[in-house]
Amino acid sequence: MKAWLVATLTLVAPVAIAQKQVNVYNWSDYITEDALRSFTQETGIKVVYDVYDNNEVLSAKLLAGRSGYDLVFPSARPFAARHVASGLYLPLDKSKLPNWKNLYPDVLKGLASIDPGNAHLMPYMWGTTGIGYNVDKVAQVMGKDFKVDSWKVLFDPATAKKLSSCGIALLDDEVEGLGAALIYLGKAPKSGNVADLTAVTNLYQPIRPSIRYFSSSRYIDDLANGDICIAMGYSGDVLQARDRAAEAENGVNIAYAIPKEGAIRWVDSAAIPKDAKNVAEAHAFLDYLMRPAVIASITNYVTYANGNQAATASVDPDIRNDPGIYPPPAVAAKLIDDTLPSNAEQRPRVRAWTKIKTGR
Ligand code: N2P
Repeated sequence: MKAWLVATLTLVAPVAIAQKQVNVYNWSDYITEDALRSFTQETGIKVVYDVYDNNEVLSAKLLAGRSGYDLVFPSARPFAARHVASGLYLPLDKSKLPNWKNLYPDVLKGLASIDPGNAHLMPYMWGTTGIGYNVDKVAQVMGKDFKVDSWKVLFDPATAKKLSSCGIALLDDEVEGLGAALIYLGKAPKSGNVADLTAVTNLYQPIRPSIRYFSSSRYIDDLANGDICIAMGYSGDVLQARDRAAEAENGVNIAYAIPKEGAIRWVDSAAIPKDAKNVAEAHAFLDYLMRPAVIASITNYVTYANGNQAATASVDPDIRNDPGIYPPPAVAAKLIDDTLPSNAEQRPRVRAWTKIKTGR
């Protein structure tokens, strides 16, 4: 190495080490670049931001330990609930979180059932899991009077076979994949009953060849580009696909439907792993995320409702009035809050989901 380069490195290195940082691990397509940039500009804390699209991937890293993350975003049930019960998170220091007062008391009450005293989990966004579709392609394949209003659109083998010509994608998500099928069959979405799960496996078996892939993130761009025409998807992700298509002015029309049989409503939370190295910085970032203007601008972009009551006035009226984001009472009545299967229920669920995904 040249002498001048060694000298430069020696001079530069201490400065780089001194910069404060926070290592964040969040779902993909779940924040704005702007929010990250403004946080660093204001605090001098660098955000090292990494993404996942699957709770199991996050869980595996947390259970293995030394994930290197200071802040993670597990779905409340069953994941964050199990993590809290296993002692994987640090208690939040509320004295460092003055914006905690902005959160919805009802959302906090819901989380308190899995996190007593709301000691570890901050509510981030909430949404539903339903069906995203390309309005024109589905009309082309199924006829213009065909309605996407039921899980039958995915689970009826004849319909799935027809729609496979323009592309069907499903979430790589056991809670949602089994949950949707169980709701369609009139069962509890958290069921671990072997007979129920056999019925679910039998429901998937004839449609399996019609499914192009299982992924919990790829469908956003594929819907937006017209590469698939229907997907089981998270509400905000489908609406992001709608917005991306509109922005690209590519003539693709995307809509989101909450099936009439009902759907799962979930909440995602934020928590600090117990071996986090940058705990003060994690609190600073959490508090920043609870500022009404910050979280409202994220909601306006990611099209998910947040858990912050004080932010509601700053949410765009278009978003506030979008029934796919804030379901009206008649639809909300059909939503089933995510629940927590016991360990005994979990084992047959994992077996059934693996069988469905591998198609064997
Ligand atoms: C963000 C998906 C978050 C929803 N892309 C999963 N609960």
